[in-house]
Amino acid sequence: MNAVRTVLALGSNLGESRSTLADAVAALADHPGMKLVAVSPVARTAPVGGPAGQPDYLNLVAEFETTLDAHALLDHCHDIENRHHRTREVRWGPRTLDVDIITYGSSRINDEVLTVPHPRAAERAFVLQPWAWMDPDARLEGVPVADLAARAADLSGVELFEGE
Ligand code: A4P
Ligand code: MG
Repeated sequence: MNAVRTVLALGSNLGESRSTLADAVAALADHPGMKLVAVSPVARTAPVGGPAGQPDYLNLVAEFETTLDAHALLDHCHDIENRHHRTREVRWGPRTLDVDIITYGSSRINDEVLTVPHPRAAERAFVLQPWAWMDPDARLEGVPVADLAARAADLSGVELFEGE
């Protein structure tokens, strides 16, 4: 099978988020069907949706070449989430690790378990801004990601995370 470029978005707002994200990128890449191409800088982001008062997130995006099909890639993402003791209690609630598939080549998928491109990515600066930092020429469905980021309602809550 030919390798496909895929962009994944990672977020965490519980526990040691910075090391969780670094570990998760390494674990995603540690698979015979996955090759890491690029990782964005980390963003500190104000929570979008979910319960009031949840902590800020750290978010990043990473690009891979993969020989996994899209559903096998989703399973791999869930495996990595589960290793970080992800539980699903509240929609958009706080989480140790969320791994979403943003794009899978130019595929459009819409079934019971997977929607690609991710249906909310085009309006979320917590995904778009790190993606534009990583790849200033990136496009989502033909539209420059940097332009989408500039228009996103949550842009003011996104800043470069320099560590603390
Ligand atoms: N699923 C369908 N399509 C996809 C896809 N492209 N990638 C299904 C990943 N999963 C996909 O996801 C629920 C189900 O979506 C999965 O079982 C999978 O089959 P989930 O991870 O259990 O739940 P979730 O992440 O809480 O829901 P959802 O709707 O994916 O949430 P979002 O839209 O990803 O939002 N604010 C900041 N600042 N930073 C964040 O990272 N994240 C969210 C989650 C909300 N607010 C945030 C952040
Ligand atoms: Mg998710």
